Amino acid sequence: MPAAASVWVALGSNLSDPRSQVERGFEALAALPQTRLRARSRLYRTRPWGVVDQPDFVNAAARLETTLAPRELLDALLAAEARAGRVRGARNGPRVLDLDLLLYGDRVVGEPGLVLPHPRLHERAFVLLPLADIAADVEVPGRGRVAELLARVDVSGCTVLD
Ligand code: PH2
Ligand code: MG
Ligand code: MG
Repeated sequence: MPAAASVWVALGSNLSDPRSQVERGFEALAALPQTRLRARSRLYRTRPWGVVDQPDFVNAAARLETTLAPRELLDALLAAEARAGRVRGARNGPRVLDLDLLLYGDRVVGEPGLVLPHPRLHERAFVLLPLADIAADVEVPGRGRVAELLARVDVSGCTVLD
């Protein structure tokens, strides 16, 4: 059995009671095979990025330890999205649950459908803000520490949910 890897996942939802979708997303992560949910960020309400004419999102981040390989984990995340009722629509459009693989240890991967680190994580406040709750000192390969990346983005559209 290989050593468990530390992995960070972004959660997002802006349909069908986004807050409970994200809570159920954490439960789905905790239930993945060969995987433990080790940390969860706070929940944030965030202004939509990309397609602006859609409801606000709830975003969060999680740290997992897993012995699933990156591709196995990605497939498990996509299956969990589908179980949550996600129907794939427009790029950057509204979604019931989005589970994005951000970092898999310090692995750098560029394969169809699987790019690590996540190619846009360093420019998105709605990813960096929750990620900094649980990974401020983590180095994003090729980009810098999470806290440094967060200092460079505009967080004005994001607020903590209590
Ligand atoms: N996800 C997108 C597109 N735009 N905007 C916010 N605020 N939060 C998201 O999670 C998000 C988005 C595509 O995955
Ligand atoms: Mg996604
Ligand atoms: Mg996404």
